[in-house]
Amino acid sequence: MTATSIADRQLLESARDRGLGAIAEKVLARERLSFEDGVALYRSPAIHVVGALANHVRERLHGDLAYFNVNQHINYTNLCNKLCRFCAFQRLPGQPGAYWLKPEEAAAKIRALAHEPVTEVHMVAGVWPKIPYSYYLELLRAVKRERPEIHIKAFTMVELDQIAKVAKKPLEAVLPELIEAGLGSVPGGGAEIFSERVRQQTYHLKISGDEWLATARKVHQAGLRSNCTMLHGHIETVEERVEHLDRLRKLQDETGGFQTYIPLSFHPENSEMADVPGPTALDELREIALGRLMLDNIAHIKAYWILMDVPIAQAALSYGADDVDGTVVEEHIYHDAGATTPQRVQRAELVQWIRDAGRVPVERDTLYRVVWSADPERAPVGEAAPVGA
Ligand code: V47
Repeated sequence: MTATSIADRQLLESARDRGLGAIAEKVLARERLSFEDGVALYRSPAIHVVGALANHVRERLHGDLAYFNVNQHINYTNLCNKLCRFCAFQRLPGQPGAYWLKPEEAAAKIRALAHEPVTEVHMVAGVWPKIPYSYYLELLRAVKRERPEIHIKAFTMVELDQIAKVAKKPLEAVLPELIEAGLGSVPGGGAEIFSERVRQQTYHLKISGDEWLATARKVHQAGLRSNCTMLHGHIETVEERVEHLDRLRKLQDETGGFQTYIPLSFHPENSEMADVPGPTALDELREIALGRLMLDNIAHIKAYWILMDVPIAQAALSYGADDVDGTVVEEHIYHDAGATTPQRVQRAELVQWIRDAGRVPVERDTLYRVVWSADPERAPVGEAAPVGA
């Protein structure tokens, strides 16, 4: 038993009172939680005890620090042939609102923010087989020409699978060419829920969970870091969520390539699944907590404010999250699905939101090097973000 401090003993007591004593003991002893533990944490009515356990791990790893970055999103096309039932962003050619940006148009969006301290561009889009391989290389080069120091985090595992198909080469051969053109890391999208049952019912044209994980493995083997996600709050079961987290954890044991896990809350509006209510605020907080507790080998948990709403993202900083994403600028995927958050925020506002949540803001770059710090002693500028044991 490792509950040495008064706070640890209190945490253990309240967990025991709510039937979570054995799990709390494991958390305090830094032991890995099992599949059954994950199910019990999802099913427990004691959401705030679950949150307190996750917060314990969050503070052990990151203390009071909370990360953000100054970033920009470019969704380069909404043309997509995957027809996912949860998605409100996709269009077919000729449909109202369909678009596909030329590389120069993407570069113009980068130029428009040249006066702002943007360190990252996050570029993802639909999957459209008529887009030639040369386009993806040109897109990366055009962005880099415009702002050479910017970090390009681009192309989900689903897009990378398509890029390799259109390049008619194995992904192992394509990745070095994308890196040479400017790709710096890979975002976490497109994983949805790995469950084959859910995939058959809602996104059967998309790559399977096995394929998503195999692609992530290749990305990590090519030396790129990536993020990972889980789309929750639609038709998935608790067991399917725990299985998803377990599969991410297993790949991370193997490659160590995931930097950050982001639970994505389903937004039903304007999608074919508009009748599904989507997650509540408490569901979102629990999802953050489960991510922190189950993914013991992934350093960061992100509360993506754009889709959670600012007050919930602020609360999430005490339920396991240590990151809130960034300033964003021009987000389409969630706003097409009814998100009512602003499409961008000023850096100073983001800093204030974090302070108001009782945390210490630290600006990071995509690879978690400290850009600016409200606590330069604990998180010195220019160094890697500190991660506790
Ligand atoms: O892949 C699409 C999801 C993802 C909806 O890596 C939806 O830092 C909810 O992955 N409701 C794209 N979710 C966004 C994404 C992401 C976001 C922020 C940061 C990072 C990162 C990655 O959004 C898609 C899909 O899983 N999605 N439609 C919807 N209606």
